Amino acid sequence: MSKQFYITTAIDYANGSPHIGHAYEKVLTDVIARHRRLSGDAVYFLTGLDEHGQKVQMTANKEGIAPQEYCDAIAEKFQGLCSTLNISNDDFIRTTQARHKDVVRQILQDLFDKGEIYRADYKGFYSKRQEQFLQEKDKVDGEWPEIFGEVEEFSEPAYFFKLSQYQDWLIDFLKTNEDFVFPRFRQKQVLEFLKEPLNDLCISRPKERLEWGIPLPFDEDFVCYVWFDALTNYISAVGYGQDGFAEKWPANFHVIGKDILVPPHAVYWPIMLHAAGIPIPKQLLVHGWWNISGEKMSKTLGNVVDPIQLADQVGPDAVRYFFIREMNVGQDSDFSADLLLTRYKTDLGNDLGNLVSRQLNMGGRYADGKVPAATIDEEPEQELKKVWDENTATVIEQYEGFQFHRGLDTAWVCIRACNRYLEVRQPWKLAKSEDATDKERVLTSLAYVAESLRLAATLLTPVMPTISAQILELVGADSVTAYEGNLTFNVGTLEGRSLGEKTILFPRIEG
Ligand code: ME8
Repeated sequence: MSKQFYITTAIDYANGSPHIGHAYEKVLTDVIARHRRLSGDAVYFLTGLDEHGQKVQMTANKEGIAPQEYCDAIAEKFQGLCSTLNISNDDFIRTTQARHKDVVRQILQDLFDKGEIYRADYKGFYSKRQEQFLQEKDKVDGEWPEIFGEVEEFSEPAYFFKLSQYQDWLIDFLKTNEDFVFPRFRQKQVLEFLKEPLNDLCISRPKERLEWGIPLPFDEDFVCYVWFDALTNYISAVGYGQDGFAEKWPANFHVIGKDILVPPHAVYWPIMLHAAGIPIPKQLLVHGWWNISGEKMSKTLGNVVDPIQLADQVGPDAVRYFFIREMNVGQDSDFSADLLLTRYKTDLGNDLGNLVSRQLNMGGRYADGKVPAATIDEEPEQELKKVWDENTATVIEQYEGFQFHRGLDTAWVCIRACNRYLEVRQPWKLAKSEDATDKERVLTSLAYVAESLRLAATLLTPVMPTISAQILELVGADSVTAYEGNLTFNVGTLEGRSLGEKTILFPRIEG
């Protein structure tokens, strides 16, 4: 079997409910996955949940339940988010699953056997007041900041992964693979980080402090550091060490947020893989963050936005559209409920929804509910066709370059041109004329709008899969499984097909 196009999201921490940052990352990855499927790739799409660690253990303790029980409830929420937002993931990995734990232990044992992991004393600092472990770098001007209160130095046995010896290899790798991190300015940040010498990575936590983790196979008194555990999900989910692994690995894309590029994904992960003799993923796609009305989203500020609530309000496809339309992949963006409602009303309701209703209305009234033949080819028709001819390939190119926001903008140039075409033609007025050519113009305009909607829905399929499928059905088009053969404006494509009943795709929202 040939290599599949393997794409992943980060696995979300199980220490809270999903927020719009999680939702955005899944939608972005889903848009890429759907776009690649339509382009002909055999896509394999993974998402999942990161369930181990101190915070999860503490939250479960606070709630008086076992960590596993707590994680099961959170997993249900995240899986529910995927289904609400129509995420087409093929698998959902949970780091407490046996298939994952086995691979983490196998990799740890391999690295230990190869001498890549060694035991030594870990020297650290602890703030009793903050109940927090500290490092030298937390000092300000050589002193511990006041908030930490009394800081104790301590030393305890631990296991270290020999990260530092791979620093030159990694720099070299990044220099010869200039496109490893998208966007490029993020790759520069990685190289900047690598100007400072790397320390070896402490990959163990003593069990007396942290129980909720994967025990080290060579010393059961310790559990594995969460990042080492979490990163391994990308290979454990696709059967590392089993037949078929090479059909998926190396991954084509790890989609992640900017906060987890350096050091976990751009430093620890390539080095872990290289040291274990496993190929490096092809690319990291790093998105920016959603802020809320200019502020960082946080539980403390109480401004966390629930994506399920948004989907209940405007529908999942409108949430997907908003995320993709508003975020320039790689940059940060600002979320506001007003902006979401404005896009819903203008782009979706006025531009796209109205076009569909007009078509269905007029189709029923003037054409017996069928897409008529186009018999007129005058300036308005030529202009509309030209807009599609000039822009369809551009949308795809923009999608290819992860410029999805621009791709949607371009698609809307076409959708608005189609509305303008109707304003110029005014079929509702022409229909009252006795002139036979005017009747032909009415029917022709219906054929042009049907073909325009077919193209629009095809282009919007990765972003709004449900609405697009609905539009295709309403204009009598077949469902779309590939771009190929479906992206050329050809006014006769739908001739004779039945139009659907009048439908409001984006109902008015009060408030
Ligand atoms: O980092 N806007 O989990 P996580 C956009 N478990 N994206 C955001 C965001 C925001 N406001 N807030 C978070 C973890 N994200 C680890 C990952 S992967 C092997 C382990 C993104 O739940 C964040 O950048 O804190 C990350 O990519 C993802 O949500 C999960 O974050």
